[in-house]
Amino acid sequence: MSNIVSVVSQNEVAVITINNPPVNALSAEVRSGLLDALTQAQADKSIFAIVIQCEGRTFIAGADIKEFGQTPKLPHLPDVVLAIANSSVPIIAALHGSVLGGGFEIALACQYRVGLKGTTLGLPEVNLGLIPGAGGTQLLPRVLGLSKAMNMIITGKSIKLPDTADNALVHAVTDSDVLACALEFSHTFVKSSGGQKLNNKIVEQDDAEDIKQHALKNLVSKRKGQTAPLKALEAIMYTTQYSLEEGMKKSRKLFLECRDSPQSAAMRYAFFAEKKAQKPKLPSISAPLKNIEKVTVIGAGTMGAGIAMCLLASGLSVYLLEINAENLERGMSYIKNTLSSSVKKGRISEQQAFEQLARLTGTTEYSSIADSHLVIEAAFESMVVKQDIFAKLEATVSTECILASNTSYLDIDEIAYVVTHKSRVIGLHFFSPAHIMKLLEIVKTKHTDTNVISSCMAFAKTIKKQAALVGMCYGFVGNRMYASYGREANFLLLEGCSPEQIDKALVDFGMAMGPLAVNDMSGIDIGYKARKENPNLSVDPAYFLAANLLVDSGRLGQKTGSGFYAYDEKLNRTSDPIVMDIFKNAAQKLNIVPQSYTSEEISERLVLALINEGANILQESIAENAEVIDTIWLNGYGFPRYYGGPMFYAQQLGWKYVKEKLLALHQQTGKDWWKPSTYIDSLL
Ligand code: T1G
Repeated sequence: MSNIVSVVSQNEVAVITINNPPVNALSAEVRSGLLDALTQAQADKSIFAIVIQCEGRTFIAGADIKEFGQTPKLPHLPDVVLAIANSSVPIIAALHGSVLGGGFEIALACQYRVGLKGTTLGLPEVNLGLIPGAGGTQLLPRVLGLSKAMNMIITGKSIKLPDTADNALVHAVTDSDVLACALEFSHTFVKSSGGQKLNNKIVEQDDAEDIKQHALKNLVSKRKGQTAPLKALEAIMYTTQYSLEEGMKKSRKLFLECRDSPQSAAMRYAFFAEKKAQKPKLPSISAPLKNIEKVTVIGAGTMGAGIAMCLLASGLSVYLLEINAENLERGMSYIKNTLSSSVKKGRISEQQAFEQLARLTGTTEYSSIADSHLVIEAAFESMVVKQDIFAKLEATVSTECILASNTSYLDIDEIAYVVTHKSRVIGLHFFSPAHIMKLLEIVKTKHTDTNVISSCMAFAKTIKKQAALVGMCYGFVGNRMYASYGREANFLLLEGCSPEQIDKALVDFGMAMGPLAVNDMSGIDIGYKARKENPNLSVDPAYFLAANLLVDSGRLGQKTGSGFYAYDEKLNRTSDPIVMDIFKNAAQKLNIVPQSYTSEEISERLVLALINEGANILQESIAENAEVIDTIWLNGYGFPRYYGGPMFYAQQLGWKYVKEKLLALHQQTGKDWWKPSTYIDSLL
């Protein structure tokens, strides 16, 4: 018996223990070890029950996703699940931690479940472009009912174990020792009642069709473009037509289709890319990471207040510093209102909102933030303003305190110019709205100390942000690539495409919103100002000319009621013929020949711009690897997860194809930025 799975019989109960750190994933060794242990336990006539438990921080957290893409080794997980479901001896699962995917399927196949309070249960397979592959779609409806199972499986969302036994999902709950609880449950209940045969009957549900239609309309639709949710729905509906075994066979076929799909390959890549981005290659550090408990946010505008809320939600104490009482009050009330609406929506409790506010201190005095461990400057995007703040900070806080700027494109080395201890200066670039968007771009300057970087990477995990470490360049990684994406949208406008046509093309590609609608929402003047401050702005007269003309004519987007689109008071978007005339006249002056493009040509051109800029970023080592870039685009810009990110998408297109397309665009437009990045040659 491998030490990954062991079995010990004590007092007529066989305890099977799995110990496969870090998350007891169901590797081939665990699967075969589990089967052997079951056989051994079932052969022991002196026992009346079997308990399955796990060492470490969690019960089984799922199949071993590192195995995907390899030839699956025997035994397959469904065979293990069926062996448990058909066990002659009652089996009790002792649950703790995150019981996910195959782990939850194993638990559902057991006749009984006991759990530690706070355990989470889930079937997150859709997040990997999969469906539960070992019977979850057949087992869960028979335990939770069709509708709740539909919701859990299609959304992939976990639930908390009920605090008390519901005798369906869980038969006993403890807040101390889950093995002791399982043993006690075995002796007090199972011994006398014996096993309860697993319910493998067809699920009788009169309103099954309504439940299916509701799921299609409200659940599947939220995962636009993804195939796994649809297949999950199909598999779940098998429970109303077939027995458990028959349904498991049929659903396995759908699982294999998902597993072998490009969407699942991309989403599994995305899962590991985000993990890899959290662990950048850094020189080893001797000193312990900096302890960050007291954080000052400077600037109580939308970004500053959003950052403050994100920190408060993570249990930190926050100083919110503004230049005057009026600005401070506005920021404080924005936070209070947002917290109270979160309470109303049931996102947090009254008590939690109260505790968060209790940890928030507003001030206009630098002297009151002297004991900060970290300061995040989120003030006006002006170098003069930021340097003034950093000079004051240098004179106020300890030299150990990390000084971070939330700037989205200013040169952080230049901000640090006014600071003596430059090694503690770093960029922490949050994305708006900061208390919702997961991405945190961490920007190292030429002086940033490794300990400061590592401390900020750990800090990102504390505040539940997806960290991505990048180097210093204009726009860092996300916004630098976003500029190439917007550049091409602007050029297409001059070539005769309408804003609707461009936006629809990118929505059809899979983006949540089109680039021009996004631009109108955030304000066209933001990019306009940034371009004015860009040291190496393109001299091409057509470069963002469309956007510049709109700003020059006072059309800044939603906030002025018109931008690329016209807006009514409810902000409904409608096309605006004036806009097309502005672009047409400008194009004529530049002798730009009108073209007509298909939706695919439009989206391909903008995505190729992203890919080439990303390749240049890798060439310049501004990002360590493609995973960092893809993590940024998945978490900061809503790139379709089922494509894995721009760089993985390029890999799926084929780098040879990408290079040919770039060469053709370079040929067609004569623009330098279409020259294929030399980095691509290293991939061919
Ligand atoms: N397989 C392999 N490795 C995994 C893993 C998994 N399922 N889950 C996590 N890891 C690694 C992870 O890469 C990292 O490794 C370490 O564990 C700690 O993870 C048949 C087909 C469990 C909530 O989707 O959600 O079952 O970087 O940093 O923040 O129907 O990991 O240290 O080397 O995330 O405490 C379904 C995915 C699989 C769960 C823990 N299960 N994992 O979070 O730690 S498909 C999942 C998570 C399936 C069946 C189907 C989280 C976590 P390293 P971590 P964490």
